Amino acid sequence: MSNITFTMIKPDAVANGHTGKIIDQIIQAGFSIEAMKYTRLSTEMAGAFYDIHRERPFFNDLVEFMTSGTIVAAILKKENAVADFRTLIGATDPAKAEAGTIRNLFAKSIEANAIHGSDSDENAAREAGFFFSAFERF
Ligand code: 3AN
Repeated sequence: MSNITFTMIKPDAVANGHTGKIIDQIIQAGFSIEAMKYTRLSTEMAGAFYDIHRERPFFNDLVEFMTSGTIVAAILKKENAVADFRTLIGATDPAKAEAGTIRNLFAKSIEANAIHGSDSDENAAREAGFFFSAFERF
């Protein structure tokens, strides 16, 4: 089992001023930050990141949304990071996310759902490498 996961605070949450509260909630839950950056995805980068969803009906809207504003990308470290972080952020659809989860508190819709969390150790490693070089990880 790996001990890292990858997250993005999405454009909706950054634009709505929730970045600080979300980072605080992540740290309070026991994650430490291995890398973090404030950045914006190009259409090409967003398409590559979400390549797995390329055939889904929501792909173009997802890319458009994810490129609509700045994001905060981070690698987080904790034992059982992937599963524990998915619990912390809640279900993809905020209407179904448990009370107190990040999506329950800050997300508006299934698309503008505040935050991303890797769904497997393999994807966590791929996504972390997509955003950060070895020199940016501490
Ligand atoms: P999660 O982010 O919870 O792992 P995925 O990997 O199924 O969810 O979907 C990736 C992203 O695609 C979601 N975070 C959400 O922004 C978007 N998405 C997923 N399902 C839908 C949908 N039915 N309609 C619109 N956007 C969706």
